[in-house]
Amino acid sequence: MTTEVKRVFSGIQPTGELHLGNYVGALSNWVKMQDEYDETIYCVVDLHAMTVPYDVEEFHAARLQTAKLLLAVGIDPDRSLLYYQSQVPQHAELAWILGTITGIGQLERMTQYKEKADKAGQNLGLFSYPVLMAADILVHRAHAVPVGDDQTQHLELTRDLVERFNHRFGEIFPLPERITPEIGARVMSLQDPTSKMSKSDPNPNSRILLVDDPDVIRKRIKSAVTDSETTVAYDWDRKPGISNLLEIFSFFSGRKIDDLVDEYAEGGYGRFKEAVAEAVIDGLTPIRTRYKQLDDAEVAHIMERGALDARARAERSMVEIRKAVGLAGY
Ligand code: ATP
Ligand code: LTN
Repeated sequence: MTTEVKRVFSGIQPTGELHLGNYVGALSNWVKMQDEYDETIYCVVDLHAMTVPYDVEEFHAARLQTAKLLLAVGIDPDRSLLYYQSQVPQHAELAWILGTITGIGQLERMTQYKEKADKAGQNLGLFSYPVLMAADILVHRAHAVPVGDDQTQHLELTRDLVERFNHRFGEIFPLPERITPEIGARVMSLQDPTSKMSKSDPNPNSRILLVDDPDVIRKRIKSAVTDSETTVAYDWDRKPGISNLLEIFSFFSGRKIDDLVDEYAEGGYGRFKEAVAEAVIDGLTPIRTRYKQLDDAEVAHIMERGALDARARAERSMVEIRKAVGLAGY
């Protein structure tokens, strides 16, 4: 069932507001790939977000807010399919089928599961989270998956399931490729540059949100943890804080890291941080402006339309998949 059409799929959880790491590591590629691939399909993965404890009302609002942010960063509903995962039940159906060929040991090795289970407690949904993620990708028979570096292990599991499924039931799925940016695939916390910038970090100073005001951005970058030296250099072992800021600077300015190091090496950290902050502000201002202009009812309508289309496409795949595994007809 391989086809010539090159398809992209990716998903994002509606857990709180999106941050700079999400944008640099994943969303900027989502936007770019709209020009480079035949079809781009993007999903707010609300079923995944239910695997950790949540407040029902906040969760419901966060779904819409996430959809709105995706439109604000440049996902174009006329070119990309955008919808909520829970509105397309074929995702969950395929997850069940894939679960029957997934080894328990494989899931036990997932580092994200171990980390989240330590914090949020174990549950079956959290344990089988990577299987649902594989189903998201495979129900659309996607070829490319733009994600940050932290999703590498999950993508490997997906590829493994493709090989196992195709071997057992016939060539149904293409082998999906992980797409990460060269610079910024793992943006680190501004307060602890040895751990990744994350929505779930309790310290808000650790991250910059896509909708933060310029003053907040300046303050957060100014207070970013660096080191006790004074020279700006790109060296992740000795200077992780500065190296992280250099990557962010390079992403938003479009300039090479070497070039930035040449210019800022000796001017002190204060001057360097000011320049980083201004580059980030320039990059995020259009997103914040668009976000404010978007109308909730219009966004809800876009999501409804997306779900209709996505359901039809996913169902076409499922017809083939059910046939392959022996579930077609009566
Ligand atoms: P949390 O930060 O709470 O662990 P998350 O932001 O990783 O959640 P998602 O919102 O689902 O979870 O992530 C959306 C996308 O952003 C994924 O492709 C993920 O790899 C990417 N991403 C998340 N954090 C970073 C980061 N610090 N640097 C680069 N990419 C990131
Ligand atoms: N696991 C991802 C979110 C996610 C996803 C997907 C990404 C769910 N399904 C399918 C790409 C493709 C995360 O936590 N960032």
